[in-house]
Amino acid sequence: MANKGPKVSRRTALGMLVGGAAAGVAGAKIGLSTSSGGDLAAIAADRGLTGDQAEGALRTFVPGGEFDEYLIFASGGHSGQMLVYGVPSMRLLKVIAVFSPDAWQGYGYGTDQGDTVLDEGSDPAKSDALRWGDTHHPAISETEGQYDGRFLYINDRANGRIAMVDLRDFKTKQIFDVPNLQTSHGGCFVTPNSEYVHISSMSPSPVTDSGYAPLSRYAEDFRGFSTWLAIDQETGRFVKDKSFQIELPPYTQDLADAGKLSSYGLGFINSYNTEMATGGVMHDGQIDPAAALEATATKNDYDFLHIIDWQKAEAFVGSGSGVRTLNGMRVIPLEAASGEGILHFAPEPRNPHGVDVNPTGDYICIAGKLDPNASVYSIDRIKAAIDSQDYEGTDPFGVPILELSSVLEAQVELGAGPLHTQFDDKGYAYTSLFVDSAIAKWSLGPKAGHDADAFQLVETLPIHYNIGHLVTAEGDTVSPDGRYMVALNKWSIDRFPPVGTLHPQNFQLVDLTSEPMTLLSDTPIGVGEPHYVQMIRRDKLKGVLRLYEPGTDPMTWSRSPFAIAAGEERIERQGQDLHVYMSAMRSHYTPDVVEARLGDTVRFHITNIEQTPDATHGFAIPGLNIQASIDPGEVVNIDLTLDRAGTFAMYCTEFCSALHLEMQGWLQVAP
Ligand code: K7E
Ligand code: CUA
Ligand code: CA
Repeated sequence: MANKGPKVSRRTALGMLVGGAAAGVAGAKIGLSTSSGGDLAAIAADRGLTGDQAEGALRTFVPGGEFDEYLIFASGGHSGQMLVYGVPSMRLLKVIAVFSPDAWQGYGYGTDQGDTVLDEGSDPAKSDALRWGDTHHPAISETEGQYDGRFLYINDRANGRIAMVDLRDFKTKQIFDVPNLQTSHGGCFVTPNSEYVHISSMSPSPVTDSGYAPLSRYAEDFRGFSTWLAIDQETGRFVKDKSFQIELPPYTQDLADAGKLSSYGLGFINSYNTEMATGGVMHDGQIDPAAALEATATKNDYDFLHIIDWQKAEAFVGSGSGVRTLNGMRVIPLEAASGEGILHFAPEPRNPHGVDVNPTGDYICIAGKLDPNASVYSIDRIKAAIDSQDYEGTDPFGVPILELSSVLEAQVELGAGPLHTQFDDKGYAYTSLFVDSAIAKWSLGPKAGHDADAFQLVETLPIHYNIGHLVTAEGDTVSPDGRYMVALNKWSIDRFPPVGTLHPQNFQLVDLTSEPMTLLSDTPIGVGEPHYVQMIRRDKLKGVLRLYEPGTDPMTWSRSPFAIAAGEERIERQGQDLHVYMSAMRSHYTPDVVEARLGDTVRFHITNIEQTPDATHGFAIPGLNIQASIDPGEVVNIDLTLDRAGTFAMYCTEFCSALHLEMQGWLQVAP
């Protein structure tokens, strides 16, 4: 594919240092010597690095004690967790436990916090104890369209849930099982002032009383839902009573994005199965490949972009009339949504994937999997078409369909398998090409500062391999930084040494300040599978991060009723309940021996009375499957009903001091 834009290579003194790509390292003469007398050019030559490779290493290295400029929060896919990396170093800083237990963080092994969060998010009607999720799309809370770094939301694509991570301490504080969604994909995104977090269904749900409906009644009995979850601005928690859903046809809603600035107040959701295919390749023992969902769901030339006016929806639920309640959630029925101008459709090339709104809010960019084009819809055209009721008809459910030619601004041919789009500060868009294993850089239109060169492919960068999402610095805010882009690649094939049959996935860091774009580094991911990512300036978190005051319950950020200070340790028996008010500090627990009887419930209230940052203690009772992590100032509670006699060793799992191994104790359970 021809590259059209400027192709001036920016090879700096840094690249020259080691020879530059064209010259090769052998030609290098300018040196930068090291304290050991080494010469950087000679070192690069010795290691067989090209100038580009050496430049990539120098541009991304961040010395210990110095910090990365950006953080990325990456979904961990079906590991259920979230990954935090520094950019440009691409060093893994933390794996935040979200939907799956994590022993290091004491999440899901008997403590009040982790177990409460995991259990709250686990509907017993669905499963005994859900302990996994498939994280896809993280979203950082926003103020006026800018990341404010307070809270982070992420959906569980598998189980129709959403989690809130508190960025004051990087801990998951809530998992919400969204009513009426069995699986979810369209979200999360936050509206520009974090008024709502959006999450919509993927596979539609039967809306019958029993939860069962024959697939032959798919159109009648199955529905999708667009969910708008209200946020408590203090705690970041979801407020169910202020939230609502909009009933949608069973079209398999896919990705979604929030309008901003000129499109503020709107939300956009793709769909790919307006054919309402349900699969079913086997009939009477015969296999009919033509009945496969992938075949039937790609029959129509167009599916529907859903355009949702969430402010109108909010006013409608506020008025109260015509709103249904379904499984505890307020729902705007489909007829009302289409009749009240809350929901419109616009045709979009078949089976699209990503929908992404550019920073000015003017362009809604849809990438189409089966279509080599990015399709750009303009918000001015959409608003005008809605105002003049410029409809080409309605769908079978009565939803008005806007005239395609009236709302489509441009189509830009990018390459094979376009999926997701990100943006920079110069009016360019970057779209991942899954089939081509490449990223296409292209220009937006006049509203993004491109006139004569509007909607043109600028260049493509090969990626290794099969890219899914990509992210640019603050790339889905109203003011992206450009600078860096990370490609999230599904395959790595030959980029790393084989580590068994399941290969690492690959993050590739790209420099956006150069023309053409240059690849800086590869980073294998030890857990998978990553989908979307948020990249935020690290300094935005400085004012957000907090340490715990002595005796803090992190769930409330206030003093725990069970907090103690040094000297207040005690054991109190109340019938069968044995309350153990314990302190942890280097290198002992007080008390360190607890004598209980079979049938008692021991209630540990452990306060880490340290005030030194990073002086975390663990608390494990291996024989009883207990593991806590207690940060300085934190109080952790553990309730343990003793149904087995024994003398159980307790120990500190965090290597906290020279006498860490001595930080142990005993729980005696007398028969
Ligand atoms: Cu393309 Cu879930 Cu965002 Cu993965 S989805 S790639
Ligand atoms: Cu406390 Cu080891
Ligand atoms: Ca389709």
